[in-house]
Amino acid sequence: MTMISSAVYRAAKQHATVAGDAYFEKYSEDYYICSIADGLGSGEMAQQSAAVMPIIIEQYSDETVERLMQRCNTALKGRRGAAIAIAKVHYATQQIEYSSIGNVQMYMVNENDKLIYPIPQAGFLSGRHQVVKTDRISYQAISRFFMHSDGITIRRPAELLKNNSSADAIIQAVIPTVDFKDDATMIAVELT
Ligand SMILES: [Mn+2]
Repeated sequence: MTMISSAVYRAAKQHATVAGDAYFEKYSEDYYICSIADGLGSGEMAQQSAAVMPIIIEQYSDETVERLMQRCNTALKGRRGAAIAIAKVHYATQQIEYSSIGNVQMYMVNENDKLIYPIPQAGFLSGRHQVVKTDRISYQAISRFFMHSDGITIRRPAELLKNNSSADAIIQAVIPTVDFKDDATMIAVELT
């Protein structure tokens, strides 16, 4: 039985009235799902693109990550577009289904302290034909992962995840490095 604990932080860039990032997380009986979207451009245009993601995932969270990415892509037609990453933790199989298109990064350490960092697909979602790649990452009883938009820079992801023993501690360790030059969103997740 997997226990999940998560922590989220978001900040709008300096002087911005609306944030161009959006995040989503949902705890279900069989899975946990979380996502970050970074809308292209700035202000309301960016916000309107990013805001598509939470609406889609809330409604269709039972579907595969690939399908959710395709749904977001379709819903972004006619908008500026967004970078989106989705992680879905399946308790029964102890696997994380993960996909990222654009500049949202993810890091994970497993019980052997091995760092895993799926490389995002280049580009962004804006309604054009898109091949969606999905990674399946196995996790063990004690694993941590971390996702962030490009308003955050992590210099030593392995140390960050190894040295901080809770989701909240990971977030607290990163907050002092946020420079507010861009919208900044991060989600830390601990699986025990
Ligand atoms: Mn950004």
